[in-house]
Amino acid sequence: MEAVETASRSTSRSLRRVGILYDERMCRHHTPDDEPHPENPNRIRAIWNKLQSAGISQRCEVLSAKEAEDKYILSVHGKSHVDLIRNISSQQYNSRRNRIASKLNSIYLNEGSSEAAYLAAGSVIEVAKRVAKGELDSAFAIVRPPGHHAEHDEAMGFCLFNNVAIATNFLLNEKELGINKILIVDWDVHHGNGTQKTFWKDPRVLFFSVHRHEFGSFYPSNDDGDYTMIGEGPGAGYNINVPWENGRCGDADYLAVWDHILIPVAKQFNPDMILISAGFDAAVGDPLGGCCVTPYGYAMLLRKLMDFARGKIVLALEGGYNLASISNSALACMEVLLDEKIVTGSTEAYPFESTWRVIQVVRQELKAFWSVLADEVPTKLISQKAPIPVKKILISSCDSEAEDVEELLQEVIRPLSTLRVDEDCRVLAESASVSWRSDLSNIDIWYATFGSNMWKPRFLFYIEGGQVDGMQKLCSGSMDKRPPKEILWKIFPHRLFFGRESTRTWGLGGVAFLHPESKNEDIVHMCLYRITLEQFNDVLHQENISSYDMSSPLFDLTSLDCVKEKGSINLEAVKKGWYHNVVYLGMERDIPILTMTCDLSDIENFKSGKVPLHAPSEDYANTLVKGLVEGGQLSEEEAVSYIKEAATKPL
Ligand code: X5A
Ligand code: ZN
Repeated sequence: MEAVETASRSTSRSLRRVGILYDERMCRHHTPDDEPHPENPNRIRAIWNKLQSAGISQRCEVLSAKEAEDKYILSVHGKSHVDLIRNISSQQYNSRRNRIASKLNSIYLNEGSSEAAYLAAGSVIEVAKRVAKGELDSAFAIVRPPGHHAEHDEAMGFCLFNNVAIATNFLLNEKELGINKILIVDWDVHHGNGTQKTFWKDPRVLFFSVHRHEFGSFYPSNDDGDYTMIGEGPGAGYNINVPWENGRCGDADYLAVWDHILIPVAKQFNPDMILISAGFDAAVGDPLGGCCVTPYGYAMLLRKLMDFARGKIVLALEGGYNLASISNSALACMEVLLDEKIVTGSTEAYPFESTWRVIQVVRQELKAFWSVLADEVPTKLISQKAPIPVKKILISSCDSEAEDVEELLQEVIRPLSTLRVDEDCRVLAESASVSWRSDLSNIDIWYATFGSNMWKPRFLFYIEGGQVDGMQKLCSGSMDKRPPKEILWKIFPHRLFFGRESTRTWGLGGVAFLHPESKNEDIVHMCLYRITLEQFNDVLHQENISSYDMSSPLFDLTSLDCVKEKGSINLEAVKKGWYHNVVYLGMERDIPILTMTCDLSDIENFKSGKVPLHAPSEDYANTLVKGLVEGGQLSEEEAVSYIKEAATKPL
């Protein structure tokens, strides 16, 4: 039978039956006025077009989308959430839709959202069912909106329904499919918080997520994605998180995690089927992810999973926001599913030191549940961490001996974990980064501070790096760790105020902002640090908790000219940060004075209440008081009332 059927298939078809699902109706979910947004319809169009022009879809079984039935969605989501998503696109919601979306975290909604959400969930069910039945060997569902952030009662992070979780429950509940154990691999650059919660206590589902975490500061910005989150009750040990400590992770880092965590555990778990939350936002070139997995890397990751569950694998698209990157990555994955190209070999790069550290803590945390993780990772392997691109560096410090350069890098540059040898993306980024740094390291500026940075020990963490006592944050520091050359206090006619509800660093309570416009009756005390323009860039980066890769400066010499001319400049690359506006406050001994704060549109939002004004927490206020007192500016009493006034006077 089997042979006859294979022979009768057209010769251009693959010997492997691979399903591919695309449906234009999922493009009808977009921002209300079609404003630009990374999660837009062109994402799935781009992938589909690429697979067609590469002749891939022609070798697959093309399926069209089907809406999910409520009863399946209800296995993951609450009734009120399902009711909301079912009805949100109907006319009766026209006047409320935008308001509802704005109350959710990173969600937009329009007339096409309902249908797209039902189609995305239904499509993953559809392909999963066919793979489970053996009608297909494997499949890729090119769906949107994505799903892995969606929780029981909450749409978030561009996700409405949790497509992969819904399909997983479908498979487990349809007993005659014989699927009793499912491995979910979530390689989207963000943590799959919704999926994790769905199967938290469920030992039938092994949920594995590798994601940027950065100690809880990367989206979704909490501790759910920590390696300590291993599941509970009967599900203990069946939830595995691999949280990156930094961006820029690439093929070598992912492959190390596969080889030393995922693959051994998958062997021991022996799944009946594998579902991949296949976001491609860890791909090189992604504007949100800041990682550099290549199409070849994705192919390797997928190839290694094909040895399990008799190759029964379903990929469901999650994130991924660079159209070229996601198309090329998806194409590489399809070639693996079709099994027509052999992918072997290894990358030349080594994993980060932090990658080995994370691998070790994850293995430690889970070894009680998975005996294959019990052995120590050989030190010989661990010592293979990203070597330094000596040749590139020699260009900028030509008379040094190679060893000196190496030493210099270990001490000064390595802590930022940015230097790696690799193909295209990394080396290029780094050599560029080396040259802007040396250019800006000769230019001094005064960095004028008005918040917690007025307390010198706190500010020094932005230069030296490390963890401030009582602060929930690890600072990466600046590459150039020289202390400020001079410290000076000055008064400026600007308004100090406190806003926003809470911060990771300080917990509940507002933080300091400076009104970017001056006004004669206002007074602010500022502590000025004379640092280099290079250091100022590293401070800007840290103050805005940005994922910007620093291969070029945030604020360069042109920006400096521009800010002197215009008074302030908004930094596009960190526009989501709270201190993205650089304000020029004049000159002091021929050196420009710069500060960073919110911009005028933020001031409007503070005034209207859209963003709350908020008194500072005690800890935070105390830090400011300490700064003012130790800096010799005010007595403690004066400092306390200065802060109090700034915190209570209306804007
Ligand atoms: C599916 C996905 C990302 C949400 C980021 C929100 N979501 N800032 O990649
Ligand atoms: Zn993502």
